[in-house]
Amino acid sequence: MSENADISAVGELLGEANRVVILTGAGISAESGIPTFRGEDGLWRKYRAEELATPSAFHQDPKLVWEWYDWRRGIIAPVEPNPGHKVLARWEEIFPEFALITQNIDGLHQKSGLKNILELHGNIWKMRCTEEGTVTENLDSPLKEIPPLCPSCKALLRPHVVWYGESLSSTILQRAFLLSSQCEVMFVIGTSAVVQPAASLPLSATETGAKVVEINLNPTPLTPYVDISLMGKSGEILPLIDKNMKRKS
Ligand code: BV8
Repeated sequence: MSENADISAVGELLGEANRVVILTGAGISAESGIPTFRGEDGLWRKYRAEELATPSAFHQDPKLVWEWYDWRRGIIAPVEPNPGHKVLARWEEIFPEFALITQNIDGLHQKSGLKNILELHGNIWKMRCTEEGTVTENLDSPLKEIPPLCPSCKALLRPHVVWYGESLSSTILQRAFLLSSQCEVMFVIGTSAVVQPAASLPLSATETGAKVVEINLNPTPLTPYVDISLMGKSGEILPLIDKNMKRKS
């Protein structure tokens, strides 16, 4: 199908849908100016991030890992949600049952006003005490001290994110799979679909009869399994779909 035909087919789909689930990855924040993980300007490529976003890297050199997160927080702090984020926040008001599941830790979906968010991999603006397990929000950019210490017990604080080799919160993951298996339409936006278990969520949607729409600049390992694949920038495609949506309300 041509791109326009696909856009209107998605508009039709959304016309009748009540249960809509969205899965996002770093690509949805790219047009806000946040580097993705595996693209040309990829965050991972320049900073060996896959070695930095691990418990062993933090154990070995907490200062280096915190310098990397402080650098990323500095990039994220001033950026604003882009038109793609804003369309999704609007859809939360339109669809009777709407949920957004994100792999991103940048907090831009919250900044766009979206409320019902499942953060699979945590949030870069939250920190966790490595002794007490308490989680606090810290918006300092740059950080006042590196590495930051717990104000009450002086133990090391760590980013409240899920590193490679760490398990996701089972509550959040179970809810994500339940939402994916019960939705009528699932959008998979701006993810290379290589990181597990997030990349399996769209498959649980197709297995239970949902229509899956992928929005990405390039094909991914998921593309052969989706119903509609829209190639392009999510910040441009989502407003087009929104404009073409045939919805009574
Ligand atoms: C787990 C938080 C159980 C931190 C992240 C061997 C040993 C140990 C584990 C494994 C192993 N083999 C596999 C695993 C599992 C591993 C995994 O999946 N590895 C992959 C790489 C093979 N997963 C885990 O470890 C997970 N835990 O499985 O626990 C367990 C425990 C022990 C042992 C085994 C299993 C934990 C995974 C979470 C890791 N944490 N982030 C931080 O950010 O600092 S993952 C990181 O990647 C981000 O969260 C990111 O969201 C995620 C996925 O990346 P994407 O979002 O997809 O971003 P990417 O750059 O890749 O792609 C961007 C896409 O957007 C591209 O397709 C591009 O084309 C597109 N795009 C760009 N611009 C636009 C666009 N699209 C539209 N519009 C645009 N404008």
